[in-house]
Amino acid sequence: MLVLTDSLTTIKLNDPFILSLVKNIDKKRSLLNKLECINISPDFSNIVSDNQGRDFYIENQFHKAEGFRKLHVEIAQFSGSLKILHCVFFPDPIYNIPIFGLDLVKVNELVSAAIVDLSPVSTKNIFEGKHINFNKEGFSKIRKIPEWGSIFSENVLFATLNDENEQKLFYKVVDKYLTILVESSINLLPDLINERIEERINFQKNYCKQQMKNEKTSLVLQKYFDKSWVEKYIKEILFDFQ
Ligand code: BLA
Repeated sequence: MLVLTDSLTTIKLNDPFILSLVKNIDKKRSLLNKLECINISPDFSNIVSDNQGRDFYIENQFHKAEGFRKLHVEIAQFSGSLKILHCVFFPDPIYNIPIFGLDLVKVNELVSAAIVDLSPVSTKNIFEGKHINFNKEGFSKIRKIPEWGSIFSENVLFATLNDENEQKLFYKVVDKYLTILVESSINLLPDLINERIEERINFQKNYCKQQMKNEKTSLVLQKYFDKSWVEKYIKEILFDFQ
């Protein structure tokens, strides 16, 4: 049975680490100017199924704000054992703001993949220098970015989180990136030079195109949904800029 519901409170994620990240994302998002909810089709907002053995839920939050055309947070849990936190803040291309992206995949008790980045939207990435002091020490397993990940900045962090300490460190990196993002973007004026807007549009399109090459996203979804639903979800909800 597939139940569609508007109520976020039906969702009970029993995971303090993921919840702490969600809370912080929420807090940082609330600092943006002109924050508004975007309504999307109810087919894609909250999706809950209680089929025995294949139970899952997906919660989607969509906002926009000054400087950002889409702020998307997705929290999902599949069969009780696979938890995903996915977040992309897509900038409005009239601003020179990078794409904040976060993906966290937890299988049972292990965070097998934790990725966070401020990805460039221009060859002149004004954010690159702001990550000074960033180092990956403290993470015992840094993972290799796959080929499609050429969209990420040189400061992308991709690690397995082996214990609570590494989770805390990851939280701090996310906090730092969100802080840099919010502080640099709230007072930023639009950059209206046509060629630069074009460049930022192209970078954002390429970001979506490359993300869609990550087969791991669709493989999970295809266990629960049919192929055409998955294609639509990935193209229209996750990575819609084409
Ligand atoms: C990897 N993404 C994964 C993995 C799964 C998902 C199961 C494999 C975990 C592992 O290798 O340990 C699944 N991720 C999902 C699903 C959704 C999701 C189902 O977000 C949503 C419904 N992916 C993103 C974003 C980034 C990202 C925004 O959606 C980065 C900002 C990165 N995910 C990303 C990367 C990998 C990954 C780099 C590793 C891929 C690999 O090693 O091949």
